[in-house]
Amino acid sequence: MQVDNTTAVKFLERMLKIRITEETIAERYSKWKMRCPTHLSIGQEAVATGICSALRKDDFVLSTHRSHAHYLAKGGDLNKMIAEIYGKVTGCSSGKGGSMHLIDKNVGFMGSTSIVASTIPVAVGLGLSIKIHKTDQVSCVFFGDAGAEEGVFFESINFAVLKRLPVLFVCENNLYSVYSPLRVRQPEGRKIFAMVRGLGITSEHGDGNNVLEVYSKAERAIAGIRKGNGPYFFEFSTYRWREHCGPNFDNDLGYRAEEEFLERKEKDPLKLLESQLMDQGIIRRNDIEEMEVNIQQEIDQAFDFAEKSPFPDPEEAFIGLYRE
Ligand SMILES: Cc1ncc(C[n+]2csc(CCOP(=O)(O)OP(=O)(O)O)c2C)c(N)n1
Ligand SMILES: [Mg+2]
Repeated sequence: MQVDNTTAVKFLERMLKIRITEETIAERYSKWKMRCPTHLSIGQEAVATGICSALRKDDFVLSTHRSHAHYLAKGGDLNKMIAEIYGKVTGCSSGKGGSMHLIDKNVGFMGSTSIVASTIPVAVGLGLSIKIHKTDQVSCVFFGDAGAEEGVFFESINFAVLKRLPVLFVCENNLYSVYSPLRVRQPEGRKIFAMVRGLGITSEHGDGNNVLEVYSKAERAIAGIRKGNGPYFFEFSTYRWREHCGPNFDNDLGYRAEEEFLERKEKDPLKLLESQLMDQGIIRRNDIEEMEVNIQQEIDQAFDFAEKSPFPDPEEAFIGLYRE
């Protein structure tokens, strides 16, 4: 085990919280209380957990349309996240953003947006601000494999390399952009992490299902960034289990094979960590079940909080989001 037992158990707890939260969202989505489009990251919890556990609270994180895991892993408030998905005034974006537009400066979560790759330059801008203010913070941005196909992706990495900015780029390669597999979008055999080395950034690939691996790689990279070594790039292999947008499974659409889905689902990051911990006698099945019950209670309370919260005043529609 690359981390102490308590830390490893904490990782399990975080991943379970993300998984059960999203499963509860999926279960209740059809009740029409959550009206915003919702992209679930069930199956991708290990990358968010491993990276954010290696970051400090005052480090910055930016994310995409698929942002729940990143928000929760960075220490975001569950009540505020569910309330935001409900469009309530108590949400982290005051009910004006919904699932794809989470922001919570209290925990360094600087925003997520639905425009593919659009938060990458924002992370680089924050990296520049860190350099100007001479602190040892890190600016980290999560994006998908399709983010690496946007022009601004290359411009941003170039600038971060040129100015040696403290930016951590994290590409979660789940093989798909909506219904388009990588093979129809990028030349055969291309490795994103290898491609970006041409821009002069240090980069590495890792198993996005193995939270212990993600964490230990992240810890090393982040220590280097803090020392002033400049930006760092990760590509982690992962897989989204549910449909691109929404609570259902969509393998019946035919854009990916059921066999591929089942094979990838076998590599469940949660099951992997559970068996790593149980094999070493660090935790028992009963303890995990107890943990799940407690987490579900916390989630139920967050849904209650969201249900009971008011909607924002229509007068406030375009103001207030960024007010201190
Ligand atoms: C600039 C831009 N182009 C297209 C879209 C439509 N779109 C929304 S999500 C998405 C797929 C993104 O795939 P990826 O970045 O790999 O993230 P994933 O959904 O797999 O997590 C696309 C093309 C968009 N939102 N923004
Ligand atoms: Mg993708």
